[in-house]
Amino acid sequence: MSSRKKVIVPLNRVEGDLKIHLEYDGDTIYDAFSAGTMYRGFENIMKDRGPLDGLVITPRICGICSNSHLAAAAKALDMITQCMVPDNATRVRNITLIAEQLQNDVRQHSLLFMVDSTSPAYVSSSFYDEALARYTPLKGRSVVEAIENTKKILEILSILGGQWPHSSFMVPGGVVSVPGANDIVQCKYILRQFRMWYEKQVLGCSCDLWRQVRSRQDLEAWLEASPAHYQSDLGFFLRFGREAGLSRIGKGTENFISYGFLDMPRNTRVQSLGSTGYYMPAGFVSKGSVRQVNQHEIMEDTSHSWFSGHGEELHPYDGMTIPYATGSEGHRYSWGKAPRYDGQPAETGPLAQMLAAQNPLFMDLLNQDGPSAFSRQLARIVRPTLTIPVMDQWLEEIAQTDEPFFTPYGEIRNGQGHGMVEAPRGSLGHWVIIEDGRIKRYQVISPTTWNASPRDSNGQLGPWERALAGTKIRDLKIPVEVDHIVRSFDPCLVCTVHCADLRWEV
Ligand code: NFE
Repeated sequence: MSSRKKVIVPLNRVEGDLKIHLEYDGDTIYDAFSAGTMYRGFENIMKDRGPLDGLVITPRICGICSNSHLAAAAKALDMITQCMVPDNATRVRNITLIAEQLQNDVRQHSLLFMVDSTSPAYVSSSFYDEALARYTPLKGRSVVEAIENTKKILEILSILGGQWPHSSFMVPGGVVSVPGANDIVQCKYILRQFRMWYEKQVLGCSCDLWRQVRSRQDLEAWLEASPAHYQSDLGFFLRFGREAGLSRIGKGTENFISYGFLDMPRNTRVQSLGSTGYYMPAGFVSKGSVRQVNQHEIMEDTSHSWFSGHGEELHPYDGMTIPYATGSEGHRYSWGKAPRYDGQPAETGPLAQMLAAQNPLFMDLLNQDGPSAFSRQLARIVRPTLTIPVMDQWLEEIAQTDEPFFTPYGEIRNGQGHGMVEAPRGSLGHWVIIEDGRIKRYQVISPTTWNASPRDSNGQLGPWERALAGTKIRDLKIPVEVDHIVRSFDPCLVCTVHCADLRWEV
């Protein structure tokens, strides 16, 4: 008798509702389908609007990465207007992108990912009482501190961008906010307070010391080297991850993409981690080797999505968003499209950034275990060690110069441009065509579109579908491994997400 079963795992309380459909053979997932269940249609909202409207409308795509959408929209217009962005404007854009990312990384870790360490699945584990003390929603020590401190770091966005979320202070050619000396002093103070907390509570050591951890062996030695390391949030994550077996689950596609994080100002004392004009380099990583990203290689496939079309792949400049929601065709199952790079699915996010930068720790973890829920989550929670110091340096450089923040641009009548940035969850692109002073086409590929991709016309699974397939589940009534794997990608879920319901179909 077959032991195959189908399970639907709706992940609720999310921004962009997500449903995971799993097919089990005994206790092992043999197939997975990722379905975005809500159509929003921002790309169609943009049509026929004025050329600058993307700066106001697209940040509303999301309440947690809105500044990244603003940056992508502004960069597409930088390209269309061919405006030179002054260094100070690049610094302000970068500082605000980092502030948004710090907020995201800490909240994702403490308010979303680690809450699963309090799952009933772990009630008999040695770490359970400690997990409850740290991560019980709204009460745990790490949860409460994460809420307090991430609220503070966002004040930098309010000072430099006027508001968060949904600000519109970036424009083609720069930014409209010109921070005064007092603003910079305030930002530096907020950052210093955040850094002190992050180093003490989250990391357990200084950012400088952490950057000396260059291999899995170093990582294990670091954990035991001091009670501060062991007791930090990171120390607990390492201990929990070991017992929960996080490095054995969630492998994924083994292709990674990063568009490059933070444009380098022409004059700066910040050292780039690569050679592609970004602080963290762009790269497509496959089988451990990195090659340059060429946006011409990006296509979207809609063969399994609820959009009309014959399933042919289209570059985003040619992309269409025509909803086709009959639901009657069995092979279509998601409102998400399937982005492909050179025909291949690719994971994006902090792990991809680390691998594009050939970071020694993450290269070693990749070589030893392959990608996993563990390395994906570790990359996110230690990413601030690379960005906090450069944020501080760019604030200092703004304070020391009186360069402009904006280059004026002329009327925008015709043109096409793309803005490619790294949002907290990874690679985000806006592709825009303007004709006769109106937006003719606007296509957005967000990081979660890459990671939550459904199958393509070649039957290739998306990254987290691939990461789920083959996973052995310890307790089928509480499939906490599914939560760990999907949440390690940091889906676009603004609120806490839990499996609400499990419906079994025989
Ligand atoms: Ni809605 Fe976002 C990020 C973008 S999601 S949070 O990061 O773009 O893919």
